[in-house]
Amino acid sequence: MLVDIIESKAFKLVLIVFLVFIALRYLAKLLPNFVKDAKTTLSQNQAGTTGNQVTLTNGTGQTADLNGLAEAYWSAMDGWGTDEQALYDLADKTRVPLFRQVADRYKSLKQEDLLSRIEDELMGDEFRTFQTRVGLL
Ligand SMILES: [Ca+2]
Repeated sequence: MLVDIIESKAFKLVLIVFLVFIALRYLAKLLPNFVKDAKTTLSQNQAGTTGNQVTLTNGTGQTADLNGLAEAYWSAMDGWGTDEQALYDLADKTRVPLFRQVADRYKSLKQEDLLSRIEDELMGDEFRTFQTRVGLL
């Protein structure tokens, strides 16, 4: 009886439809990140470099490498997944107001908003931790 049901065409059809449905749901979750990563890879090749070194406003006379920091943010988020620890380390290195300059440079290099991208890449708690460490909260 059970064997008859399992071997029936209708059952196999339902099973296939179910598996296709699961596969499509999985793909739909992955697709936005994949498209975004492809877009940033493309825009990286069009990047220009001007006025790279900026002097920090903390009175120490130290300089920061805006392109290097923007690229470091990009590397921490590029491709599958996210390097959360790298983002936290960068937050400590690029506290406001430097973060705003890095975000401006990131936008001109990658044609996307840095903070929005970070928000997309991190979970809610992680994003709040990032914002706190960078000095936005
Ligand atoms: Ca990613």
